[in-house]
Amino acid sequence: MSLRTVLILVAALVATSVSASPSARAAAPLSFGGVVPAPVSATPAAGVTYRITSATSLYSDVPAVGEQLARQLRRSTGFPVAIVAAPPADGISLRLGSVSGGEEAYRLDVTATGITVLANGAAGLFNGVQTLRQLLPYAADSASVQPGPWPVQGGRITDAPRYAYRGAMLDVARHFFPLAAVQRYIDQIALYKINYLHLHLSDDQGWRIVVDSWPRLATYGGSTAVGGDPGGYYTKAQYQELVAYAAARNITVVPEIDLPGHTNAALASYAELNCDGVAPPLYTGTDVGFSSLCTSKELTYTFIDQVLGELAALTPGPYLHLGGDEASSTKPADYAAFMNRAQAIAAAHGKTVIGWHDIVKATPLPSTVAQYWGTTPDDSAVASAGRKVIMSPASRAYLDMKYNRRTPLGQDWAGLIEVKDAYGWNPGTYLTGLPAQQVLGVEAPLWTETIRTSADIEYMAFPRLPAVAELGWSPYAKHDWTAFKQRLGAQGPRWRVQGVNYYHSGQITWPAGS
Ligand code: TNX
Repeated sequence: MSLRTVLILVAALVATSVSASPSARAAAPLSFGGVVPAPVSATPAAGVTYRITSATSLYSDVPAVGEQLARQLRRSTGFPVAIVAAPPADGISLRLGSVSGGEEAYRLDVTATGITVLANGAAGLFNGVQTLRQLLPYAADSASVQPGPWPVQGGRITDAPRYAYRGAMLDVARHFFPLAAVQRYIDQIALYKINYLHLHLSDDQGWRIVVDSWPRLATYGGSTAVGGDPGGYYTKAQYQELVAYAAARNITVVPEIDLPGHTNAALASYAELNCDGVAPPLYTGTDVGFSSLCTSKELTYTFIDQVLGELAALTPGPYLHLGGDEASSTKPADYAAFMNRAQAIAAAHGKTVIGWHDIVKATPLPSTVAQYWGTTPDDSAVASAGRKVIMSPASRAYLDMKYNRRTPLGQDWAGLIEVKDAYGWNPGTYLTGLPAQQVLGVEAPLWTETIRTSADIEYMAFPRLPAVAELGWSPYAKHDWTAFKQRLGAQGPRWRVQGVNYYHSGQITWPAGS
């Protein structure tokens, strides 16, 4: 082989490895098709590209949303991305104006000279920015300066959600997750336009929020977790910090105090809450259905009035979740009477009740929302209750179910849930006999009996959470597994640069760099 041939071969090898490197692939704009959840309509403009450069500046009618975007772009591009006082001739403009589709709707236009997001309010602008992030090379989501370039495919996206409620639940009771871990999860789910974070704040294994009138709930009831792992609780200031952090990302916190079962941590903290006046020991196992508040004691209602009152005062969002599931140690008649009083107490504190769907065995208030967690599409009591329903069928939407038999974390009582199963259902028609207009939305709950770290959360939530997010956001006419697989795969490199410990499902073709 001549020296010349060797040189040509080396050059060819270098060229191949360069074209496969993340920065080289990032040079081609990502197509409009890459966005999760799929937008209502996306029309690329052939041959049109906008490039973020050192000359790009940013204007926003809602300063906080503009600053968030500018901060991220500065971190990854290293450009100044100056905030300017009027829409720039070359740059990004986040504008308020009339678009159809409500508070969360937006329109995104990318031309050769700039990017404009138009929305009716801050929520829509935030959503438009999440879409823009996915149109940018994934390195734009990096925490450190990357080489670029930063092209964005030209065209127009118009978008609005299918459902008003698109939730994720984190069980911070079975295992406690410090503020930083919850904030990390908020950042990750906000990219997929999740707009509610349901926090399961109390259970048999731990009570996670300070209640001033019952201080031992947190200090004693919060001291344990499953398997003897460290406990913990949020101070009121921390909880409020979390609520504000979420709100800045268009996410409303829904706090849950699970009643009247799942209450061992409370019963252990205060002997007087028990019918026999004897406090049980703290509990670190994973059984369910063994504990109940004493429904015949008046003190029980003083207790929930004070607990719910303090929590309502800390919670700007409209909902209080009262649990109500698996109360198998409470007699059916006692359960119904108790849940009816608990609903009235929550309503007196100005909140709308959400309950696990078991609440239809009581008399749900007209405003009460039932969260369906069954494993089959058949539950006539829920379907005919005439109430709004959040769809979280355990066999589809439960993020704590294993993907397959080899998944090291999670449970399998509701089945094994691969990505295709998590995606392959329609929240509007799933529950037999439920009128479509009663579906308020979807939620993907993550129970944490086996989940202990952020890496564990991420492994179970990604990539299934984005699948449920798309079911909640995108029109069902866009539902298409083959196209979704591609769009989901395109998230892999983004998760990698963000350090998200996602599950590399064999059902997805992950691009190089994932
Ligand atoms: C059932 S689903 C529960 C939770 C468990 C979960 C584990 C529901 C409303 N209750 O208490 O953590 O299964 O998958």
